[in-house]
Amino acid sequence: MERSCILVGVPVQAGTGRRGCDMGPNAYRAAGLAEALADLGHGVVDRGNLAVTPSAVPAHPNPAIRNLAEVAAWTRHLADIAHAEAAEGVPIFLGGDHSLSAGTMTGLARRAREEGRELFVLWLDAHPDMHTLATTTSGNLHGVPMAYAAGIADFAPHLPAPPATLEPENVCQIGLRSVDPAEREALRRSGICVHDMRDVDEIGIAPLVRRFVERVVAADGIVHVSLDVDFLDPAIAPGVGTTVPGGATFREAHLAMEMLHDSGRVRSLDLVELNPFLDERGRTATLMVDLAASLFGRRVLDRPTPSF
Ligand code: 5AB
Ligand code: MN
Ligand code: MN
Ligand code: MN
Repeated sequence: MERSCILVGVPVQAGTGRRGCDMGPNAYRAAGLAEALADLGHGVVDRGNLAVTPSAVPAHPNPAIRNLAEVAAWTRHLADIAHAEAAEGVPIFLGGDHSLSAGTMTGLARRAREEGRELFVLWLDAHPDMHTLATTTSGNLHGVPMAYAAGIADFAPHLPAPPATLEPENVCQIGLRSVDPAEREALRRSGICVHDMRDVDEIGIAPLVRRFVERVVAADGIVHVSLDVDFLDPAIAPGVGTTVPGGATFREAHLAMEMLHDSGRVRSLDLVELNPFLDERGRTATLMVDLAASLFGRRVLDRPTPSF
């Protein structure tokens, strides 16, 4: 039997400098995410919204860092939740800011390792989120989850030790167009596969996604997709705190989702950084729901895509 989609609301906004991301999970519900997935024939379970109670963590010498205790609590809790839900179905984490992916990706990595599967991550974002606690200058911890999950730097004892980390070679980032100097250096050393918007312009999104899927298939791996709203061009997705011009178009984003669906390898999804307070009449929430629908099988014609 096919696995059900499990909606997990993660109303965290401690990782950003702006308020409003905590309304994200309910905006996805209002935009009809559960109904869209059910219409495609999937079972859907909604676990409601999670909550955490932060406890004190050792202070970090970087004075810019904000809300460390709260992000630490979310990271610990989400690693457990992601690990558990990945055994039950296809978890879809409704953010909330991108700091949540520190928890989800490390919990999913632990589950995959226990099942003897290789976990791949497709990271769709304007930013690599490769800061460490030492290098972040904004202090906003939605800028660190990839470094944390890839085991790039030692975040303990300030953030919990990751239960498992990703293989950097199994991570592919697409859509980059805002990379801080320290992140550029960290990316270069990491071995993570990175594609900036120039690659999307020059090569096209289809060959980039195809090459990623080929690597997954060659390793008989499974895929986690982490979709940051700011991957999309702000003209079509204004409901986010960190808009960067020159993002993915409506069709580029849908095509990536459609190709990922056809791979049959996607096992989990983060929908992050939606800020309904900044949205225009729900259009960004609706677009994100439509992209999730493409990822889970919505197509224009009822036939397999022909190959040429
Ligand atoms: B997002 C920036 N690199 O560290 C920083 O939206 C932006 O989850 C981080 O990708 C953006 O504050 C984090 C300038
Ligand atoms: Mn991000
Ligand atoms: Mn981003
Ligand atoms: Mn953002």
